[in-house]
Amino acid sequence: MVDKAHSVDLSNEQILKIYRDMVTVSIMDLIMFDAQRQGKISFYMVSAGEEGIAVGSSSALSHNDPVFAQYREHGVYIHRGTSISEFINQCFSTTHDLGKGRNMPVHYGSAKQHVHTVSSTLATQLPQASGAAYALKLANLANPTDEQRVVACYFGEGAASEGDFHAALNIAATRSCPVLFICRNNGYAISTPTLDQYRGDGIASRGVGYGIDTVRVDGNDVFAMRRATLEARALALSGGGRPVLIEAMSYRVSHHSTSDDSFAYRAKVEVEDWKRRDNPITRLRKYMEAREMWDEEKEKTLRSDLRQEVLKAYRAAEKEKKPALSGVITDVYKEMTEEQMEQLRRVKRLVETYPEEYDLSEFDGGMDSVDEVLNGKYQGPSSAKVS
Ligand SMILES: Cc1ncc(C[n+]2csc(CCOP(=O)(O)OP(=O)(O)O)c2C)c(N)n1
Repeated sequence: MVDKAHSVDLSNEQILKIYRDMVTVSIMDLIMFDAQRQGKISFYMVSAGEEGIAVGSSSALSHNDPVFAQYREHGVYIHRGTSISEFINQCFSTTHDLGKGRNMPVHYGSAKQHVHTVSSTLATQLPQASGAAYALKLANLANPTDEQRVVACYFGEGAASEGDFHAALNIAATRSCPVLFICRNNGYAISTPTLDQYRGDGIASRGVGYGIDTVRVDGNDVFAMRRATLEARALALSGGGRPVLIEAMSYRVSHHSTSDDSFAYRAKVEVEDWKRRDNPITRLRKYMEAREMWDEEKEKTLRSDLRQEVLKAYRAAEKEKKPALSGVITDVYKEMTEEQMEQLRRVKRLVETYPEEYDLSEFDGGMDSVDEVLNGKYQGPSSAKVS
């Protein structure tokens, strides 16, 4: 049913950007999932079916609002201006990886985009987000003429079973912190369906329990997602700051990750039904077609162009070197400790004892980077090369 009470507040150009970003993520996901299957990267997670949540909410945030993501929010980064190449370099752990090859693929972070680095440990981002929002609250109050910012924190309904979720909501509520808790309720936490995750009224009822303004929204409707986030953001900045919880309903169309086979615990027909009945990209496409701003020809061109763009970034990243091996200890503490130096000496010994097991030619500088540190010639960190 079409709700005619609310009109879309975007120009055709802005709608097209949202559509383009959602399709970019879905094409990049397909190619990178296959890259893992071909042994090119170690791991991947797609956001199929949930592109509307990430892109819709992101379109309502200020670029300067800090983001704490879980791991299925590539749409936020792309919408903020992360290039396909930047994201793919992270997945390949190249010298252009802003995270210096220290994290798993899709565990992205970027200071420039105000995106805190993803951590695998579920729900840790939630109390961090509340803390960051408390700092923002003080900054907003101290500098009322500066841009007033909120924190956006994304997580799944499975992560909301962690103690950290409860601690984060309560501290944000009692300290009145301007934070948007954006829950992607996609029906599954790996193999655990929501029926086994909770018996209450989803995640939204928990917000109410903590005295937090809460809204449940159709996460597959990108405009609803945008509107809910716009209004939540305004509310979060009102009265000196307060948290808002958004529960975005969706469905995890793909396997949890490349390490999962979801047909071991759910029927194929369930997934196919969702794909056919309710997909955020298809819904937006139909809207654009109805407004006569989109057609089959434009769709074909967009998809073909994006595919080429992703493949170009993929092929370039594939050829790049991995960051210097010495990077496992450099630029961690201000000064390198004796324990770190001893570890590096052991790494060198190990690699030299089993040269057939460790091919250093794919690492920037090979063994020279290790020798440089061990000989006291290391000059300090050089940042990743992507601007
Ligand atoms: C503390 C912790 N426990 C367990 C895991 C293993 N784990 C990784 S993802 C995941 C499911 C999370 O589901 P949800 O939060 O609903 O997000 P979704 O994957 O559905 O997007 C689990 C259990 C983990 N990474 N960290």
